[in-house]
Amino acid sequence: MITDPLYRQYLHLLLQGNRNGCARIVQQLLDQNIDIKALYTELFQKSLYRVGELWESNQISVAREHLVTAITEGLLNLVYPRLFEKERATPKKVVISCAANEFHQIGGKMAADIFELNGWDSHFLGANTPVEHMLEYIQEEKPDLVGLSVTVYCNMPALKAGLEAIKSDFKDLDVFVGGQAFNWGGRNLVKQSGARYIPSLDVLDTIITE
Ligand code: B12
Repeated sequence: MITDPLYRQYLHLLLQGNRNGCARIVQQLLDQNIDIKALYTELFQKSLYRVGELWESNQISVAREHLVTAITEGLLNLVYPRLFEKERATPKKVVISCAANEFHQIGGKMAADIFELNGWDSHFLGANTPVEHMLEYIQEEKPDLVGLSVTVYCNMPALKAGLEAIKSDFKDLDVFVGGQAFNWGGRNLVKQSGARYIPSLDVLDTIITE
């Protein structure tokens, strides 16, 4: 669990662009064997949501928001040793990608990491993957599951196109979707396509450990 004073200290350092200070806090938490889901949601996600509010209300510049994002993406790499510490026999494979035109990639990366922590081999394709290339990749890698991320609600049609294309080419493939766009709607669309909406990393963790 991350205390409020620690969160505030981290957010302050983050907004100042103090990578070193942020990295020290994250490393300390990792040394204390913090639960990765707590680190991701209570520190990284919480601070990024706050930065979104500050940016939206013109209290910080676009440049500072970009800085914060770049620092956070770097800090995610500190978690790598935890992700890959266990040997795997024959892991299940998951391909995770953002929908086409979706540039918010941190949430999808976190989801990929949760699979990895559960012994899966995760292939994270990042932002804005065109549908035809995603299909090609699925054909090549033959994953057990595909995860799609969508943050901006206006990318819902792109998600729909992606889901339909996956279901048409890979009828029996399990598909999970997640992301903030669903705060504004779209869950029915997911249901109709045969995919499953996953509201949080905790739910994801529970489902894949079942
Ligand atoms: C950083 C950022 C950017 C960066 C992203 C860079 C990057 N490398 O990712 C850049 C600069 C590209 C950007 C661009 C834009 N952004 Co922006 N951005 C943000 C910001 C500040 C943080 C995003 C983030 O990383 N959040 C933290 C992650 C961890 O949270 P998350 O995505 O919700 O993920 C969690 C869950 O949803 C879930 N999850 C997510 N995906 C998946 C997938 C699966 C399979 C599963 C199981 C779970 C899961 O698990 C995650 C962990 O809990 C947000 C603020 C916010 N509220 O998030 C605004 C925000 C999302 N952006 C916003 C906007 C408006 C834009 C732009 C339209 C701005 C513009 N005018 O150009 C563009 C759109 C670009 C596009 N086409 O995608 C708005 C969206 C509002 C809305 N109603 O849709 C927000 C909310 C800011 C705001 N308050 O207004 N942005």
